[in-house]
Amino acid sequence: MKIIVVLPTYNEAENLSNMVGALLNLPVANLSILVVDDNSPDGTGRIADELAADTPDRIEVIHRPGKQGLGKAYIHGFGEALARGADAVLQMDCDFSHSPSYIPEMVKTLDGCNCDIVIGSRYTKGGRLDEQWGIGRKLLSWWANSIYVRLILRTKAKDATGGFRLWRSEVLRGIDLNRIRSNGYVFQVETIYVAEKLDYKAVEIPIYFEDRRVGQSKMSFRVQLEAALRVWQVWWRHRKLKPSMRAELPAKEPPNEA
Ligand SMILES: Nc1nc2c(ncn2[C@@H]2O[C@H](COP(=O)(O)OP(=O)(O)O)[C@@H](O)[C@H]2O)c(=O)[nH]1
Ligand SMILES: [Mg+2]
Repeated sequence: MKIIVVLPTYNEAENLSNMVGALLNLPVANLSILVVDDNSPDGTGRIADELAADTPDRIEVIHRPGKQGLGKAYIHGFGEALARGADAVLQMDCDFSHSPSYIPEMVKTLDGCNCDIVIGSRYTKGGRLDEQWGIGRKLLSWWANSIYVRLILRTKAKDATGGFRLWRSEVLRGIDLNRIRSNGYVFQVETIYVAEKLDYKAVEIPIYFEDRRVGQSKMSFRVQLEAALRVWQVWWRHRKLKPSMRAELPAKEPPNEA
């Protein structure tokens, strides 16, 4: 199974080389990395180029002209990963909140399950939020995920807002990335909602979610409020989707005739 990790970065100069090192050392065959950098002012893009020059067969970099948001970066990266023939695409943050140590289990799960998506989940049984977080912050996060989003969208996934997911490529083709309109943090909600409406099956494995150790989060109160309101927009946009509306998969290329 050819796996491509799509790693969006904005000002991750302090994290990127550690993350790339951790990913390359995983006991997972056939895994490569696609960094999608939005011209980070801290020079992350340059570091990514140096890493790619060291290991050109396993790292590639997409440079985008400026900060255009996580959703756009993912859509771009997912499209390129599919074009490179990935069988599965992994999405994760570059700040170690999503520990690479869970990836072998996620891959094994996707390999052996009758499912289409594996979610590294904070809210499934055994999943945990950062121990340093106060009870208020934990409650807010739990409420947003387990109550607010799930009541509006009726998603089966318990962690619908997280960004640690392994997708079978067929799913990304079937949901049709052109259908996904959200750019900010609601991107995560929209993709899993559309996937579930089209009857793709997600399995969740528990993770411990640790706050980023270095660098700055791009999350703020305003961003959270906007995300909360946009959940309604996601519902309105896709409420009528049905499994029969999966995008047609392109026919397999005929073998080259000599
Ligand atoms: N390419 C790109 N990456 C982004 C953008 N915004 C956030 N990221 C990256 O997306 C991941 C998640 O962002 P982060 O700030 O950690 O969000 P948080 O985990 O919700 O605090 C990190 O790897 C960021 O560097 C963006 O506009 N463009
Ligand atoms: Mg983060």
